[in-house]
Amino acid sequence: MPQHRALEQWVDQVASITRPDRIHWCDGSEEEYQVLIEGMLRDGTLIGLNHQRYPGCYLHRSHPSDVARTEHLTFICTSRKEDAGPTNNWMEPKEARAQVGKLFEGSMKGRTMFVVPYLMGPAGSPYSKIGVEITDSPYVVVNMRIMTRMGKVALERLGESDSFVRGLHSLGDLSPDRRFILHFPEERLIWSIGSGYGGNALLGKKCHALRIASWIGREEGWLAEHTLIIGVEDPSGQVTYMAAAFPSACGKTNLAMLVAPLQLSGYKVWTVGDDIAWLHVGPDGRLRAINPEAGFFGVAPGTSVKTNSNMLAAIDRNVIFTNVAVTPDGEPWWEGKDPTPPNGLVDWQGNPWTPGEGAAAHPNSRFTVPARQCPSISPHWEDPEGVPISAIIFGGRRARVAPLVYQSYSWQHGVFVGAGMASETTAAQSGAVGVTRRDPMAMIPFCGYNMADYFAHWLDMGQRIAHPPAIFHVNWFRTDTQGRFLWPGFGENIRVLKWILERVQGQGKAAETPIGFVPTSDALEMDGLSLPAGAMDELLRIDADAWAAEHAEQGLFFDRLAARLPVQIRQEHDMLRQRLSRLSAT
Ligand code: GTP
Ligand code: SPV
Ligand code: MN
Repeated sequence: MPQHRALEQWVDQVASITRPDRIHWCDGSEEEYQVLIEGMLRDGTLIGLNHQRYPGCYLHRSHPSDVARTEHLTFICTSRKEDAGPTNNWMEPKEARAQVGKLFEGSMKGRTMFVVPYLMGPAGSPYSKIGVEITDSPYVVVNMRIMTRMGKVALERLGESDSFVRGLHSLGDLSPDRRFILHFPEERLIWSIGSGYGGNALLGKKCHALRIASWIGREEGWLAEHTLIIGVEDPSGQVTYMAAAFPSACGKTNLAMLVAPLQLSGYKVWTVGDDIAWLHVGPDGRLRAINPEAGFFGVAPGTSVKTNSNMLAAIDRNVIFTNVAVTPDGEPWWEGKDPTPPNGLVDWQGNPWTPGEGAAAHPNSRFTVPARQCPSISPHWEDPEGVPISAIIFGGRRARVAPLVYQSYSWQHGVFVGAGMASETTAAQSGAVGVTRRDPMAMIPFCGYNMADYFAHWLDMGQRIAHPPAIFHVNWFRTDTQGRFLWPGFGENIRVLKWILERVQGQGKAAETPIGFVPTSDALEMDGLSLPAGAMDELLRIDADAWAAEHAEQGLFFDRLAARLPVQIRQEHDMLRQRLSRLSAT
C-alpha cells in the first residue's frame, strides 16, 4: 500500500520495537470481525452468551485490577509543563519516551499486531478526523469496530496524507506498576501500555476524541467536549438540540435516551450521542455538534426497562459485555437490571455469587453496542454538518448545594458556571467513590491542555458564535437528610428539559437568584408526578451557607490556575460573591 507511506513507515518502526509475530491490517469487515471473535472464544478472551436471547453477544472478563480508567497513570506530555497545566499529570516528552519506550520493547512478542485505521465522526463530515491505533489486543479491535468507523473507510479518507492521530497500544503485562497512558498533543501521538480497559485502551475515545482533540480544537477554533447530544421534540413536532456535559457515570447515556412519562408523551428525546461532542461554529453562525463516535460504551449497572428502555432494547444483539454477571441461562446480568437477582449467578470474576456478597457485576461493568441499534437514534445523528445546539447543560452529582436546575445569565456567566462545577467521584475511574472534586465542564480527566487556557478558549468561542446557546446547570442527585434522592430522575428529567426548552424560547417562569435563573416553585410541569411535601422547595433552594462554602472552594481551585486564569472568570467569581452576600443579608 504505497499510497499510505507515512502510515507504513510508522507501522514498520513500531513493529521493529514491539516485535510482534504477525501484523494484521484491519479492513473493518464483518468477516474480519467474526474471525477475531472466534479466536477470542477459543483462547477464552471472550465467552459466548445465550445466542437465542442475545445473538452476537459476548462477555469479556478483564483482569481484576484493570476495570476502570486510571487517572493517576494518565499524562499529558507537552514540551512546556505550563501547557499541560496544574490539573494534568505531566511528563517531559523525551523522558516519557525513554521511560515508557522501554516497556514497549518486545511487548508484542508472540502476539499479533493489529493496525486499526479509524474515523472519528461521520464519513462525509468536514469535521471528522482520522486516527490509527496499533494494538496487540483483539478485544480492543472488535470494540473499536463498534465505537468508530473502522478500516477501509478511514484508509480511503487518509489517502496519501500523513495527517492522522497515531495511537500505540499494548497490553504489556497488564500490571498497574507498568501502566501508562501518555498523550503527546504537539505530535498528535498517544502511547498506552498495561491496560485493556475502554478509556485507557480504545484510543479513539477519551485519548483521541477528547485529550488530543481538545488541543487541536483550541488551535483550530472548535471544542471537544465530554457531552451527550440530544434533540428534544416538542408536541408541535419541532426539534431543539441540546448538549449536556456530566462527569463519568453521572447520567449522560441515560439522559441521551430518555423516555418521557405518559403525561408528557408529546415530548420525545432523539439520541445523537451519549458521551462526546465536537462543536464547531457552523456557516450559519450557530454552534454545530457532531458525535465523533459510532457506538456506545455504556455503564451496565442501573440499566433497566424502567430507567432506560431504549438502551435495554439496543443491547440484546451484537454487544460486547465487559465484567457483567451471567445467569445460569447464559444471559448477562447486573445490579438494577431486575428488582431481585436471579438464582445461580456467576459474578464478574467468574465465581458463583451469593446475595449479600457484594456486587455480582462490577460497578463499572459496561457494554459496547453500535449506536444504530438504539431505537431513539436521531435521523440526523450522522448529518455531516452536525446538529445546531440551542442549549448547553452542565451537571454534576451533588448531594447538596446545586439545585435541580438553573440558567446562567449570559455566555460568560455560563462558562463560569461550567468552570465552577464539582461532582462526586464514581466507579468509572479507579480510586475512592463519592468524593467531591472540582470537575470543570466534566473535563478534568480529559482536557489535553492547561485548564485556564481552556476557559479562555470557551470565552473566545462565545465571541465567535452569532447565536450562542443558553447555558444551564442541572443536578439529579440532591438528597434528603436520610440520603435518599429528592428527584426521581431518569424519564422524569423531561420535566427539566421542558423548562430548559421554554427558557430557550423566551418563556418558562424563573426567579433571579445569586447563582442564576432558578424555576419558580410552580414552573416545572408536574402533571402525573407527586413529590413528598417540601421536596420541590428543597430541590430549588439556594442555601446561603452551602453556597458561601462552595464559593470558597471554587476560589481555591481558581487559585491553582491563577497564572493563566482569564480575568472574566475572576470577575464572575467576584460577582457571585457579591450576589451571595446580599442573599445572606436578607
Ligand atoms: P460515562 O459513560 O462514564 O461517561 O457515564 P454517563 O454519564 O453516560 O452515565 P450513565 O448515564 O451511564 O449513568 C451512570 C449511573 O448513574 C447509572 O448507574 C445510572 O443508573 C445513574 N443515573 C443516570 N441518570 C440518573 C438520574 O436521573 N437519577 C439517578 N438517581 N441516577 C441516575
Ligand atoms: C468515562 O469514564 O467517562 C467513559 C468510559 O465514558 S471510558 O471510555 O472508559 O472513559
Ligand atoms: Mn464518558
